[in-house]
Amino acid sequence: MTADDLPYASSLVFNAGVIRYRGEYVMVFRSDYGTDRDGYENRDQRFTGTAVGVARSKNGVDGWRFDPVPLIDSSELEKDSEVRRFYDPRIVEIDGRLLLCLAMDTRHGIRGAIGEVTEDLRGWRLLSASVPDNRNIVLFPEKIGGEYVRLERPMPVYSRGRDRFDVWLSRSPDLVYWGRSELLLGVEDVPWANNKIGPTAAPVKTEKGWLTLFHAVDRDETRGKNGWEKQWKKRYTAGLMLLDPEDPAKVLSVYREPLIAPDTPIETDAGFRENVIFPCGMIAEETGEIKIYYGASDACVCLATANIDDLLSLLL
Ligand code: BMA
Repeated sequence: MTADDLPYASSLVFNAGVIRYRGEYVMVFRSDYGTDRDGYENRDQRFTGTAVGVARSKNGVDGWRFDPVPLIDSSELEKDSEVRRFYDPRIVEIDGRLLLCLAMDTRHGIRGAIGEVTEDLRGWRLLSASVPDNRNIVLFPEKIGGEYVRLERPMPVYSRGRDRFDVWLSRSPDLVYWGRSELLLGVEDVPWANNKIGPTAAPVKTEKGWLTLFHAVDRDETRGKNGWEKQWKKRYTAGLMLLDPEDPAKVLSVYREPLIAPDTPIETDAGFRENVIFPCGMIAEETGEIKIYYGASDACVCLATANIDDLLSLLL
């Protein structure tokens, strides 16, 4: 899916959460708009807004139908509003409630937000937002031990060093009050990541545990211009781990290599920031197929598929 597919103005469509909902697949995606490559590179134009849009499909692969207007649009916020934009949506359905996790840029830092969406996906309300700086909040798709559980990625710049960030886990009785926070996975536990890691898509429940993706970033000072920006030194890959079925704060296994690394032209040679794989959605089909929806190069939405037993065999 690219910006050209949308019924409203968009420059880049990426980082999409997907669930099966009422007989179809519902996707929530990020859309940045307001400039193009030429404007960005040669005329110092920047994006004027970010929206979260909704699309639906019968099979989760093609035939996506777009809602006519975005669910959330930064242009609708007051000019001097504390919140500047919402982005990188993930979606789950828990006990019949549609819950959206969002990154929320504010004038006082980046916050991780959780909202509840109406059944028709045309409206939403904010339930809670973390203190800054925190993003990549991802809810487990069901309560565990009677509590809501989320993954998150605080950004401890002073104590860990700039961009040396880890994945944390917190619990809540009501989606509003979050606590009992624990470190889940440190960046040093991911052999190929020399920069930061973060949560990606809602974990999938299997008999062996929670199949869980994360994103991992390596930085290489020799990388120069990649994509629209003057310099882009990072590479984003998707990693895979297995968490204990009863206590997801226990990591059972981490696959030692990237599960998805940028290697096709759409991931390495095209897009806003090249070499970015950023999954926000994962679905387990009854056939054993796993669908992974990821943003490629901050420019389009891609779908990768795998067999669940193959993925588990990497971890057991
Ligand atoms: C992260 C987020 C993502 C983005 C990624 C790569 O920090 O901003 O939205 O996909 O960087 O640019």
